[in-house]
Amino acid sequence: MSKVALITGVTGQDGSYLSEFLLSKGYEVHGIIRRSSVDFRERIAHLEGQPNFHLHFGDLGDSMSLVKVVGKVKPTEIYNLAAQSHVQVSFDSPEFTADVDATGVLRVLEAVRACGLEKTCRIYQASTSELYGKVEEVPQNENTPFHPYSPYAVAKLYGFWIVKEYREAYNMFCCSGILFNHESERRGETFVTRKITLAAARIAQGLQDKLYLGNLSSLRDWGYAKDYVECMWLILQNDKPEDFVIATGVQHSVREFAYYAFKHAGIELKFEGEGMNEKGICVAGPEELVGKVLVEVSEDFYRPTDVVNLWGDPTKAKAKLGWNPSKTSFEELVKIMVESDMAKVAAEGAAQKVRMNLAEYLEKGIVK
Ligand code: NAP
Ligand code: F7E
Repeated sequence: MSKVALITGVTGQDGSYLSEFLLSKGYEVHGIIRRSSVDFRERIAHLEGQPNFHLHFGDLGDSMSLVKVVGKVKPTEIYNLAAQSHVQVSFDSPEFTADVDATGVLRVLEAVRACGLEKTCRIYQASTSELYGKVEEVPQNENTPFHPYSPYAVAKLYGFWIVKEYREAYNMFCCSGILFNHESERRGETFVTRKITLAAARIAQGLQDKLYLGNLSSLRDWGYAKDYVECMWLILQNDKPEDFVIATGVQHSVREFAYYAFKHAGIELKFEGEGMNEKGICVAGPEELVGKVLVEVSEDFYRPTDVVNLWGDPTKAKAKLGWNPSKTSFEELVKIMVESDMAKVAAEGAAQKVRMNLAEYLEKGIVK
């Protein structure tokens, strides 16, 4: 029987990598997109038009749209990746976050039941290490108690429990991957890693003066998104529906991430001072930058409650799914992201130069 996957959140970082992964495995892939004022789907533009890749309009806030798409596609696997995924934004839009990240999960499960697919369709829920929040144990595994510490995490906790409930109440094959932070060159630009790699590239190329960050001491277990989507698939290929922690088992601070990112961009930083007064100073690199403060701390990027000590234990995923958490190291991940942003910024800089030259030529009447 041919495998048919339906991905919510297909335009996101993970949705794009998962689509590529499933297409390479011979799946027919369907994605749910929402109408937006700018119809530019950068991360999946290269997949549009492929014969096995199809897009449908829908929204996690609209159960009728979900029932319609699920009924039409009749997926054998659903990957529910759609979410308001930014923790800081969840403090500004808590109700929207709850509607999409909590009730939205329920709507997906109910759509499967409404279409009578509960015995044939397996469901993956994108759960998160944010459930551990104000951590009660390090490192965190599948038995660590949850202590959500943001509106995002509280909403995702509902998602986790409703999936478990439907598994037990209706015998559905639905499970959660408790994924720790995973990043890539496709990561949204306001998450801390991408914000840092873009800034390092811009500063190295003279297009930005300084980078402002929040809590530099926050600790994360960062992996590569491309490696993590394989695990989502493995979780649904398991004999029985179970929840899994997906992490590298290695922890670093935001400060360390910044140090290595700037290093790959040719700038050596030294951090001095503490708390709000901490600064990253250039001690080696391009002459014009040496001695300058390139990283500063700003209150604007502090959260009302912050999660500061995430560190995952992937033992279960290694043993039961045969997943390798060490495929891409922290240093390799930083390098991949910085190299990609160095090229992106250079291309943008070149395009800007062409525009500036053209404006000058038009002004001087050189081109008409
Ligand atoms: P992302 O890049 O922010 O993508 C989120 C996706 O959700 C986008 O495709 C977005 O569509 C879609 N979306 C948002 N609201 C929607 C709605 N109301 N209806 C339908 N689609 C909606 O996130 P990601 O990093 O790929 O993460 C994927 C999932 O894993 C999320 O659920 C996230 O919470 C969870 N997670 C992520 C991490 C991580 O480190 N990346 C770790 C643990 C868990 P638009 O393009 O239209 O905005
Ligand atoms: O923050 C600190 C910030 O926004 C990481 C989502 O994918 O992973 C992600 O959530 C840490 C936090 O990711 C800045 O306070 C310092 O402690 O990159 P982030 P996140 O909050 O961990 C989890 C697993 C998910 O499930 C989410 O969907 O970095 N930090 N300075 C900063 N963070 C940001 N964004 N910007 C700063 O300037």
